[in-house]
Amino acid sequence: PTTKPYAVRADAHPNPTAKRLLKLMDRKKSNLCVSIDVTKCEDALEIVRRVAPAVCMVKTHIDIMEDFTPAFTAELARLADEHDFLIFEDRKFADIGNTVALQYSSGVHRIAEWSHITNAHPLPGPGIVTGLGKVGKPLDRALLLLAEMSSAGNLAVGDYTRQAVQMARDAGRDWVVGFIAMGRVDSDGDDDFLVLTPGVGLVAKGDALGQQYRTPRQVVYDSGCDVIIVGRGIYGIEGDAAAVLAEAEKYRAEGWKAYEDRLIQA
Ligand code: UP6
Repeated sequence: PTTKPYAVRADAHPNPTAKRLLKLMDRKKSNLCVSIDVTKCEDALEIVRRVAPAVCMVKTHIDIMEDFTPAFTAELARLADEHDFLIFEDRKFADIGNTVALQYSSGVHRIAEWSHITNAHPLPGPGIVTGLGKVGKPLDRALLLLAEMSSAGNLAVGDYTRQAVQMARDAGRDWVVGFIAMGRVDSDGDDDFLVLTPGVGLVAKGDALGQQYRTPRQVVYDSGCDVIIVGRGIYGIEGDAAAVLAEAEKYRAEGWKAYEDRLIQA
């Protein structure tokens, strides 16, 4: 996958959401996902409006919103259509199949209704993938498995990571389209999974709580990942709307250059 253009990979992908993502990445020249980790709906929407032209995806943590109403996700969905990006709810499901199916479809947030992509920890075993699939597959949604994490001391390493990749292969790419990982965890096969990578920053090296940052170039060029996920490095900067968009644009340009260089080098 690292040697093929996103557009070529789009044509061959069996999952409609992954196909759409790869196509729009090519169209917008963006492999940037902005993570919106603020707790007020209006603040979140304001960030989305600022960065929309530069992103292929917006990532939410819907359970941190203090004033959530369904109007928030409706507006997010409208912005996604208007500005051509996908919505990724970073829910990190981690329970038995029956429970996650309810958490995905129901509750206050009804994640499956508005989130194109979500993710799960492989920890509970393949039932989590099947349970979420009962809800998400009929809606043409896509699932990512957390094969690795960016935080210091995390346990998703070695055999755990290998088994996460195997679980995705067993489930099929029509539902599990890829991974949250720090590098090309699927490199022992020629199946084309998406690798989305958090822990990306141009300035900070980490935070006080174990987060570890690498640059877009290290992530996309050196490690062969497909999408960079940036939160505080973009929405956390000082300045007005234009400054936030300029920062997002900086990450977009770096991520895209690293991708183009990766193709040339191959
Ligand atoms: N995230 C990580 N590391 C992981 C998985 N997920 O940082 O291994 C998520 C966090 C946060 C975002 O939950 O929403 O990615 C990173 O934000 P930051 O760029 O502000 O550190």
